[in-house]
Amino acid sequence: PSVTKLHRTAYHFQPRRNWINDPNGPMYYNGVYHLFYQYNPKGAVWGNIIWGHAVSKDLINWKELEPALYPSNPFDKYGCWSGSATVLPGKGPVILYTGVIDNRSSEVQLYAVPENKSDPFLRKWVKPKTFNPIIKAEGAINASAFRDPTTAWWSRDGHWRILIGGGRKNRGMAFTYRSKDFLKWIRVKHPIHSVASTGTWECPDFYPVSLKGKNGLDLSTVGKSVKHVLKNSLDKTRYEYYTIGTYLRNCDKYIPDNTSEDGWGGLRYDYGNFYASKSFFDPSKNRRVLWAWANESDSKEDDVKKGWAGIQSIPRTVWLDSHGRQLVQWPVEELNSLREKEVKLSNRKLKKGEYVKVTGITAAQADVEITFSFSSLEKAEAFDSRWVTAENVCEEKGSRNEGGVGPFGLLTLASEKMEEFTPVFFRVFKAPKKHIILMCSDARSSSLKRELYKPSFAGFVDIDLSHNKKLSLRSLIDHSVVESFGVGGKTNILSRVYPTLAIKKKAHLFVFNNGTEHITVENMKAWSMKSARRN
Ligand code: DQQ
Repeated sequence: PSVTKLHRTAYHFQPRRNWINDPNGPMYYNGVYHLFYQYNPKGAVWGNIIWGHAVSKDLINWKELEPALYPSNPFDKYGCWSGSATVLPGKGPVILYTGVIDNRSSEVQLYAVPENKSDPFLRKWVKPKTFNPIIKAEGAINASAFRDPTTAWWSRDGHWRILIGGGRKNRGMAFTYRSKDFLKWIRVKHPIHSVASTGTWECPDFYPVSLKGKNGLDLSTVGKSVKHVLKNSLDKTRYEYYTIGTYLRNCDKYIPDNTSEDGWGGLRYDYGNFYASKSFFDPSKNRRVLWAWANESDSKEDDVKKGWAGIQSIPRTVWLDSHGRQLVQWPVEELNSLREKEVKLSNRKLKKGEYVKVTGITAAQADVEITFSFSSLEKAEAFDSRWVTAENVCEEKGSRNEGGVGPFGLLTLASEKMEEFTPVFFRVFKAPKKHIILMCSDARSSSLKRELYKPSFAGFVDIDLSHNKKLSLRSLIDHSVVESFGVGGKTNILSRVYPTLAIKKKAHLFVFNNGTEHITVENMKAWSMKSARRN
């Protein structure tokens, strides 16, 4: 296969060619899902940013349309940057987005509406002259750190509200604006929340989650059984973090719970390559759906050769864990419609050093669900208190170093002789008062090619194994993506990898254990995945 096609995805969204980044304005309207995205129509590197547009009936099969927003006035002459859609009751959708007005990245916020609301795909969007730009950077606001308006929510005081990401010096913050008519917007004096030394906040997302069950909520939901989530994308490290907390409507403040850190070291949707995410409420299935951009991990030169760069994650349903301390995510159920040939394994013991090959499916384009069990935690290795981040542990211990309980898991995109493989695995450690469960997706051995970013992505899993000694894993393997969900979606890792040997029919899948404790594969189901339709 040509260099262009080799690592293209089959069921993760990407346009036919060129650069993409952030998902923008996701929404469900009149039976159709819309996905807009940051797009460079002129090449495979970031620049000339406009809004690409695709529509779908099921979030999996997409039809690419003409771009929805492109520079057309002095207020977005230098780019149409990220933003969100709000469906106004009885009036239809409105897009709020960031326009760049000069070559110093000075930003303003604009609105756009469908030219023809009865076009089922809402192909054409107009930016009315009156009131645009609806919001400018005034006062102490730093105009080059002032972007990415959220979807609006309605409050009983008769106002719509949105957040806009920003920063002052090194303090990251999100500003609230309110409006009665969606045209004239007033800034609430203080930010809804801010955290020192986190740098500029990009793409804030703010939404209610239910304390009971998995259903998603419309942004305007109020009530006692509701908590709020605030997520920010930190430009400084290109990682996102979120907190769960309380929204104090009367004073336009958000107070995070103290169950996890607010800032570096806080919770993440994904411990891999997952940025500028955005969620939306899907009223047709009462769920909240989350999208994110997964950047390439190869070089700019490679991207130019390939003619494309950037993909979207598989859309994920997101809800609050029953203990209320973190979110849980799972690929939307529609993805299962691509499952084709199925193979199974059950009750299979894995001794130390055992590798079992999973045959009969297309291992480069697959979906795997697996549950491991073991009878004791006795052999768990001691946790070294000098390890600060999960990535440190993953890097030091890896998948090949013998352990006590683990490493065990999947070897994805493996070449015949194991010159290349991307392991996704668990290791269990003993700390003074508890066990620590590590999940890794280690790209170091993913490719023989050198000029690649091959991180040892990892996260800890917040689960108590003392009563139930089981760990489950789901991996979506799609040529240059391994998107994994640990323990039902509590800890998730998306990796971008570029094998040179483990490609197409030459890619293999294994289940392995390199720990002294015997592991049982209680149950495994693996499927070949069909390619999604893209037009
Ligand atoms: N990408 C957009 C910005 C946003 C950033 C520009 C996040 O609006 O802050 O392409 O990736």
